[in-house]
Amino acid sequence: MTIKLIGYSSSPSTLRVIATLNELGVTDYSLAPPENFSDLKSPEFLAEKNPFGKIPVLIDDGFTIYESRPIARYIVAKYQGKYNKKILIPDDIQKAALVDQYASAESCYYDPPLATIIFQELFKGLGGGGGPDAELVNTQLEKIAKILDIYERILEGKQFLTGSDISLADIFHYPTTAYTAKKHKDLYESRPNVKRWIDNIAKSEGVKKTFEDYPVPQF
Ligand SMILES: N[C@@H](CCC(=O)N[C@@H](CS)C(=O)NCC(=O)O)C(=O)O
Repeated sequence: MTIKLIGYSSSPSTLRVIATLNELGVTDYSLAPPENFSDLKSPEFLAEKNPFGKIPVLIDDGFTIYESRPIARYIVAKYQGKYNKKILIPDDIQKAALVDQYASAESCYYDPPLATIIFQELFKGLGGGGGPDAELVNTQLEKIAKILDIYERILEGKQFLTGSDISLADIFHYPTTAYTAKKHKDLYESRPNVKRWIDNIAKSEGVKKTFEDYPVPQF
C-alpha cells in the first residue's frame, strides 16, 4: 500500500522525511500537499492528522504519525534493509545511541536558530508577513555560528557525525542547512570540517535525489 506523506516540498521538515525515504530506497510513497495552507488548521486536519496543525504527517497502512523526526525513525524501523543496504540507525546499541545523541543536538541546538532565520527570510514574506526582523535574524546568526564552532570540533577527522557512514542524524541536519547554505555561505564555508560534512551529505544518493527533485527556493 502506498505511503501518503502530507506536506509541501518547500517545507524543510517535509524534506527531512523525503530524504529518509529516498536514502532507504522507498519509492512507494506519494506526496500530498494540502490544497490551502489554512487547511492545516481545519477541524478535520486537527482531529485526524495533527492536533498541532503542522506538516508533515505520514499515513502508512492506516497508521498516522506527525513530527518529521519520529516519522523518519518510523520509516527506518519499518523499511531499513528492505529495498537497499543503507543503514541509517545501526543495530549496535551504542552506535544507535550516538545517532540519537546527534539527532537530539540537531533538534535542540541546530534547528532552532536556522528555522527562525528561514522563517524570517523566506516564509514570512511569502505568507504576506512583511520583511525579516533584522535584529532577530542577527541574533540567530550569532547563535548558529557558536553552534557551528562546536560542530567544527565534533567533525574533526570525520566524514559524518558518527564516523564514515551517513546516519539519520546527518539527514536531519541537511534541509535547514541547504536552505541557508547560499545566503549564509560564510557560516559553512569558513569551517572546513563542517563544509566537508555538508558536501558529504549532499552527495549521498537519497539526499541528492531529494534536492534535485525539489530544489531549494532561492532567497
Ligand atoms: N517539529 C515539527 C515542525 C513542523 C513545522 O513547523 N512544519 C511547518 C512547515 S516546515 C508547518 O507546518 N507550518 C505551518 C504552521 O506553522 O502553521 C516537525 O519536525 O515536523
